[in-house]
Amino acid sequence: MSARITLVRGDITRQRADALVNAANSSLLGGGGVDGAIHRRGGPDILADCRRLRASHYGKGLPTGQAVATTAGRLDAHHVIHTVGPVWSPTEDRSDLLASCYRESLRVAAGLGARTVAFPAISTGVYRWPLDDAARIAVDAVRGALAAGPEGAGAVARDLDEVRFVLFDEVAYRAFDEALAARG
Ligand code: AR6
Repeated sequence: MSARITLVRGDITRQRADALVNAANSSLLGGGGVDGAIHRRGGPDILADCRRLRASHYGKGLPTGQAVATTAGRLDAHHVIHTVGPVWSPTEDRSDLLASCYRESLRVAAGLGARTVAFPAISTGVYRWPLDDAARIAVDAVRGALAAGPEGAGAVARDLDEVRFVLFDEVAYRAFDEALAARG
């Protein structure tokens, strides 16, 4: 059975899920927006894990489009999955990097045995990606990952129960609602 895709309006740091996805930057050392909120509410254990990642596998930082997990600290989740969205560019098509954030986060989540995963609208804040376009890319990427065949992302489709988009305001909620409706 394929996972449900759900939408809620709210603050991702108030959500309960097996994995909460953070719209991080490649330093993994915190920032504003979702990133700031996750570290503030989740407490110092998340940053400690991030520093360990920087000292080991990710000496140069986490590349755009990739994802990596840490503890969720005091958040109501088992894991935070950090992913780095692309900065919006009017001259270069970076859509596949944005789609990759969703695909890779789901792959990491499935590898950890997560059944519920909550995403913010990656790249639509500080990174300035237009909401309607970001919503279409996000919905298509998640749909694609959930529908993928037996190899690769197939594990995602098997193991997940719910992929939740957590939208901070009404405008973002509407953009995702329309993107979902447009894809039946
Ligand atoms: N819960 C859910 N959504 C939120 C929350 C929240 N608590 N706070 C903001 N949003 P952003 P980006 C929405 O800027 O564009 C950071 O400094 C927000 O309205 O958090 O990927 C990082 O360190 C917007 O729609 O992420 C990076 O440097 C969406 O979440 C950079 O920002 C994403 O906004 C990443 O920029």
